[in-house]
Amino acid sequence: MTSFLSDRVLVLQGDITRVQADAIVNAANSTLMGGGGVDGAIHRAGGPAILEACEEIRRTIWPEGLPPGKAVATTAGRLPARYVIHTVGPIWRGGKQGEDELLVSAYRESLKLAYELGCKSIAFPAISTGVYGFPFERSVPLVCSVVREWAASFEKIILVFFSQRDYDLFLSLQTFEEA
Ligand code: AR6
Repeated sequence: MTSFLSDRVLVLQGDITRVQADAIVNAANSTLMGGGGVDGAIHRAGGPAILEACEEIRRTIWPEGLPPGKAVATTAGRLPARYVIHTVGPIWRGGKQGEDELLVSAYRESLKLAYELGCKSIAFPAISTGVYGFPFERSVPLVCSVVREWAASFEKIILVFFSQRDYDLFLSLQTFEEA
């Protein structure tokens, strides 16, 4: 574990479903009906209450699905959190289709929603860098800049990397501290 910005930002390697935070962010897809990767892990660990809440959101707020770059909150079910914030990152299409802006928006909308819900801590996985194919190295400065924007509004913003490789890469490329 490594910390930045006066300990307001924690970077760690591990499973986000084991992290205690007021809000856990899910890298979902537009259907909100679950999937693989971190989405599958969150639904499995949190239990069926999360899917029930997602179905309700589809019926009421987003009948055609949650667009990329937006975020919604549900119960966290059995997870050690108050909320799961579901956001949809961009699918990588070569980098000129607004992918950077959508990735930043997914983080920013999640932070904004958590803040509005009174959360003091929030944990993120590496949105879009798995199945959706966003190059991990390119995501790092984007994530650092949006996290820096919001750092003063939270006690802890936790960035959770599932693989040791991503954790090491993030630390070597982060822009919280200038080299
Ligand atoms: N804790 C933390 N990070 C994890 C965990 C975990 N338990 N499991 C995987 N990761 P991905 P995406 C990392 O593919 O690229 C789903 O099917 C993983 O190693 O989960 O946004 C959705 O339903 C990677 O670094 O999300 C969508 O269809 C990161 O989480 C689609 O995948 C994100 O990988 C979304 O794709």
